[in-house]
Amino acid sequence: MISRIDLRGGAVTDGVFDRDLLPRAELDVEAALEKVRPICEDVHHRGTAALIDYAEKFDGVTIERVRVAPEAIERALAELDPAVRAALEESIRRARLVHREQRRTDTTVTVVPGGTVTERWVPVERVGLYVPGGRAVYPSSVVMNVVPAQEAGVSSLAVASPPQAAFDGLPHPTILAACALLGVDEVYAAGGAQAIAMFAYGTDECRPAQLVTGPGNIWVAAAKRLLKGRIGIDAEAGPTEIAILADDTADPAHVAADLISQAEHDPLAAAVLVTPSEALAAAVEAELKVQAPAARHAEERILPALAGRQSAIVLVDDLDAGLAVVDAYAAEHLEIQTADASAVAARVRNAGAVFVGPYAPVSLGDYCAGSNHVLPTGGCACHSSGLSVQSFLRGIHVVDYSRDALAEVTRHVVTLAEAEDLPAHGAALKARFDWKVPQSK
Ligand code: HSO
Ligand code: ZN
Repeated sequence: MISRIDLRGGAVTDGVFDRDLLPRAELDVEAALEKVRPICEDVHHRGTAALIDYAEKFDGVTIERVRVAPEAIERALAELDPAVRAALEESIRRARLVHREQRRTDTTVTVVPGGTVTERWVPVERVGLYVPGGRAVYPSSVVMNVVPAQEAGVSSLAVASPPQAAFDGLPHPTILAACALLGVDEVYAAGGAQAIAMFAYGTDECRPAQLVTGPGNIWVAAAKRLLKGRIGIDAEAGPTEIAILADDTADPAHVAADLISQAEHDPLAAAVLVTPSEALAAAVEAELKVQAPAARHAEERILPALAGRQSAIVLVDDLDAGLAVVDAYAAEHLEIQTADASAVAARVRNAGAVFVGPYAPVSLGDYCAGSNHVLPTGGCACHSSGLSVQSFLRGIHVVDYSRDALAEVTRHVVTLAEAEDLPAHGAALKARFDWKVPQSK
């Protein structure tokens, strides 16, 4: 089932990020672009009428309006299983604790007497959040997107999720209930590329948003790529990844369970164990053989994910080489299950999130650690972070100089402007001080 990759005997170069060291699943978003372009154009021009047509065509439902009525959202909350409600509330509570601390305060630097630069953090005014509704119905992702946006101070937040034939053309009721718990009352029954276009261009029902976040399938990723620039986006989420760096102190049953937990998402999900221990590698293989076929989603997702070229057990010479491998791979999720796990974790440079020791499995982070589960995939952890309050803020530099402070630096600005052959730049300063401005010929 899961393959082995042997990187022993000096195959690992320390400290160098090598995106191609381990294989990854590939999604051809470029190819999807041409398919989503006409859909986005159609939503741009026909608005709600186009969205209603696509609900019929792609979701097999007839709807009269795209905006979900408030009563439907309230009803979903009233009918929510009390245990699910309590769990979501705990998830929200913990996420708020963590994200509240991420808020930034404005900073003012006095560069020279009378000359200051302030960095003012301003939330994006309106955000559209996409929530998938096909294979994945993840109310937890509603929490992970909405909480940081709210803690950042975003004043207008709308959610879109595909209309479901099983629920009278409404989005999945658990999604609606999660929105209600979070105080989001603006929800649209729209899915795929058309939902992203709705947020980008707006319709008679939905005001355009400046930023669109949230996971989605390849059509959603393609629409985000197409409309990026007109709207801001978080990231194009790829298939999920778990890497585990472990030694003989790790429990093979737990390591196998954690690999399976993320393989459960998608046949393209990556589950990678990196270890210097032959004994652990063999024991985890044995555990996978027992645990994986017995799991509920074995056939459609877990077994293909483990057997895929993107998943592997990687043998390395020692933990230092293991660290170099996981750094080069830059996994979305990285578990450290070694002796002195905190010290090893402190040396990690590239990962979306790090889970330390035997009692911090990725599933904890998916739901209730307080951390965010929207994380960079596909090696993007070497340059990007997961979703946070920061994702919803812009830092505006406010420049405030007095006459004296400007006078003092004018000769440097004029010199640099001349060096770049942009004399009008320098003239804009000189004009303020009665310096000789060249006359027109
Ligand atoms: N592991 C997924 C998030 C998720 N897991 C949602 C369960 N529900 C990507 O980080
Ligand atoms: Zn997960």
